Amino acid sequence: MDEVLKRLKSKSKLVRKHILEMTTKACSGHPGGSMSALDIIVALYFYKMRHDPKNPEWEERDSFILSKGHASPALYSVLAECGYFPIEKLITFRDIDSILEGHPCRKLVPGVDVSTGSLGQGLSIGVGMALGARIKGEGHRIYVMLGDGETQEGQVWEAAMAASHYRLDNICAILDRNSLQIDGSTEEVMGVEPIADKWSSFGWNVLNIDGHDMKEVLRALDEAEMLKGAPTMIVAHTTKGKGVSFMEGVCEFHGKPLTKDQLCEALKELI
Ligand SMILES: Cc1ncc(C[n+]2csc(CCOP(=O)(O)OP(=O)(O)O)c2C)c(N)n1
Repeated sequence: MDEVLKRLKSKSKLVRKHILEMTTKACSGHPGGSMSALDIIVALYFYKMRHDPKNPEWEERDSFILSKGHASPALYSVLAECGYFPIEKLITFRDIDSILEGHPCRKLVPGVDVSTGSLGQGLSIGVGMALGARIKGEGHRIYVMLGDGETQEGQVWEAAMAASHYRLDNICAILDRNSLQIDGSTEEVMGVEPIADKWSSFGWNVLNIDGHDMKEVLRALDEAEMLKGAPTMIVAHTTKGKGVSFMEGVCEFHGKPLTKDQLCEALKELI
């Protein structure tokens, strides 16, 4: 297990660098929420999910939906590191003719199962996919990552209700609980607490973890797979901008990349 953890942690560090380089080169994008989400995305693709980068449309694959689609730099970096497309493509992020648009597009990017970006919709799509898999007797699992600000969207709660009504234990949602949204703290803009109780009251199993502690992340993903009869929500307590001291918890880096000088400073911290 120590070897696995070591490998995942070093992958996370690499992905953090990709995120910062690609957003700075593009002069746009969302580094903060990509950095909070990425340890979990790394754990999903390099530890938990059944998938095959050589065959992105493999019918038995597990699926991941990045409902907070603006964190695309994290997803693209992980997909590239898995081998879905060349790592050199990352630097074309947000170029006019690039496959790597600001928000993930299923038609363009190998490995992206669902196009996202309009917040609030990913869990509903995941519920449909999970229900479809159950009806067809397929064993694959659906993972959906939501932002905490995103849960202010009413559609999220319709999906939450449906998932527990149908006892969809083949779906696991992960809440990137970084406590910040586009222009302030979630609790100032539109309080979401008590968030774990809300999901429990909607009939979900709820696991609370530190979303940057790889050991806890892996344990929660394993536990979620064992829990039967209801969907599982992993509330992952995270930090926006995690990994770079001057970005951590700073709202400004939600949708603003680092300058070239800041990038140099940041990369020194990620050696
Ligand atoms: C329906 C919709 N409304 C508004 C936006 C613009 N928007 C992009 S990111 C964001 C904030 C999301 O906050 P949160 O879900 O907490 O994301 P995180 O802080 O984890 O990046 C908003 C409002 C959007 N993408 N979709």
